[in-house]
Amino acid sequence: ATLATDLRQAWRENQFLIDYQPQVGADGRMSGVEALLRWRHPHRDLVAPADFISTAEETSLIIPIGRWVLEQACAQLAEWARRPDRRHLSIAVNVSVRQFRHPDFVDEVMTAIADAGIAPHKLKLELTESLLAEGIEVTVAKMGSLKDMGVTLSLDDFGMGYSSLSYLKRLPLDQLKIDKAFVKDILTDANDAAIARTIIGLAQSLGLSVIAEGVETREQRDFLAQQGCLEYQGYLFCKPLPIEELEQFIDRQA
Ligand code: G
Ligand code: G
Ligand code: MN
Ligand code: NA
Repeated sequence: ATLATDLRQAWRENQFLIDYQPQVGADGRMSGVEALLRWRHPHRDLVAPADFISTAEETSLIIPIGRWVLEQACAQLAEWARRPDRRHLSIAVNVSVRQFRHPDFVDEVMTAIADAGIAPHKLKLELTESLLAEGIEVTVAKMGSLKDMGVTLSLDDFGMGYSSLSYLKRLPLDQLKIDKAFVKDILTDANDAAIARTIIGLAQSLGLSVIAEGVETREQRDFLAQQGCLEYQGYLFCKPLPIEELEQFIDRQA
């Protein structure tokens, strides 16, 4: 069977899961999590999103799958909202270009938030720079609608794409996310260090928060902190976990 056929079956048979990876502030406290889609194929190891997201986009399956991830995230936020030790947590959801471009996307986000009855700012949407490749006016307008709703907007994989800086200042963003490609060798590669420093400076001058992903060592974290990046995600703190294990992680932190 082709990957597309397998994916359709996987969707019908509920083979998708969500792992959650903590995002941590300068004080080491969790501020939220990123929802990361997983495909539990019955006869294969866990299939990585990198190996199926593009097919999900091509087949449009990303539309129902993406909606499901949004609904799951909002339901989880509603559950956490009832618990004093968890109600500060946010959930970041990755949004693919195809999904964002769908005419119903803004309505779906609004419905998911309303149905779950959550505070909109607890939902963080991770958008990518590829949205800027075409249709900038529509992109700015849609982001504006999401922003007006109160949703938090983060630009994922920042630095990997072709963001024009003149577009960047027009986007109603809350956060830039430094791609793990720049964090990996930040201590040894002067260019990566310079890029990370530039992104942090850019975020500061645009009044945005900044988070680094792929933080694996204390030294990377300390370097980023020195440069003014005060939020982190990576194996140093916690790998992506199934919800039950994440709940245990949160309990151990408390
Ligand atoms: O966990 P990692 O291998 O887990 O994820 C790889 C990439 O897959 C992430 O950088 C992210 O861009 C993408 N991804 C993960 N979950 C989702 C999802 O729910 N929707 C979309 N569109 N992309 C996702
Ligand atoms: O959406 P996005 O690319 O930002 O998702 C983050 C990806 O990074 C996921 O695939 C996740 O599994 C992965 N990841 C999370 N923490 C680390 C880390 O510390 N090191 C590396 N190499 N990858 C990480
Ligand atoms: Mn992401
Ligand atoms: Na990323």
